[in-house]
Amino acid sequence: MSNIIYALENSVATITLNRPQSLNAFTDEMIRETTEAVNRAARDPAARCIVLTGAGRGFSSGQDLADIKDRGDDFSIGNHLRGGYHRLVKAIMSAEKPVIGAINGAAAGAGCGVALACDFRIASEKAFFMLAFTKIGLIPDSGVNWLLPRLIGYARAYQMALTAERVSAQTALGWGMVNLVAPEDQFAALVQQTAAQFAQGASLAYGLTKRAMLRGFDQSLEQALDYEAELQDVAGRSADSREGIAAFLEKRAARFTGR
Ligand code: T3D
Repeated sequence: MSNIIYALENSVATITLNRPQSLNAFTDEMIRETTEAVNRAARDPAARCIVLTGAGRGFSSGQDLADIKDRGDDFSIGNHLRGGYHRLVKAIMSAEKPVIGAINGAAAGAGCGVALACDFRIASEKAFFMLAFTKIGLIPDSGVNWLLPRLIGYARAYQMALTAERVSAQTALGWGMVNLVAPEDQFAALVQQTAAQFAQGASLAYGLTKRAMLRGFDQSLEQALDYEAELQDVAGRSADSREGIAAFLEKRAARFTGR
């Protein structure tokens, strides 16, 4: 993997986008490597939380624009999206464990889409989000049209697309686009502390909750109630559930194993 760094430590898999010279712009190879890394972490029971972040001063500036300048007239961006970014977004959203987007800097274009696909965003105070697409005559992609209005409502989402202006970490926090914001010098510690907390939690329940909530977007209330009852049967029979109840009754901290 030449465009990303993968590290597994203390049950946390950290994937670092590593093309800092272009603020981690995505080439085809980097999209593929990132997708493979997310799938690897999703499959690995030793990884109970995934952190996705960027090296240098950017999270990701989206599609590498230098990489696309030689595309011919018959090039299909649609097929490029289907074979690349769609797989990455779906890998993140179908990973049944919490994925933290550690937004260290600019998250623009598809980089913003990838950030939005994460479950929990922690932004450095110097980070910003930008739907850069319309600046180059494109529409938002990489799941942005589905994800962003659900997070912040249509009015603000469309505003971001219309203006393509930078939305600061603080504004994003107020809009509900990020969960936490930290000053730059406290950012890494906050990401590490949050990831450790999630990695020691009831991982099976976290995964099933993600599945139920995301599925709920496409379900009626009746279907959602049925589905959560089905998943609660699974969670209710887990070792973590037994341990959680025992720990409560014995007035001690629970020791979850993720099973
Ligand atoms: O085709 C398909 O597959 C469809 C998919 C489309 C998905 C998309 O992502 S479309 C949107 C693509 N992204 C953009 O349009 C954003 C372009 N970048 C920017 O607007 C700015 O770089 C930022 C606002 C993100 C940050 O600005 P700033 O001033 O902090 O940094 P900078 O000086 O512009 O960039 C630093 C370097 O990174 C610079 O290189 P240099 O001059 O130091 O050699 C710049 O050219 C390079 N860079 C930044 N973004 C990209 C990039 N190089 C290639 N591709 C980029 N996207």
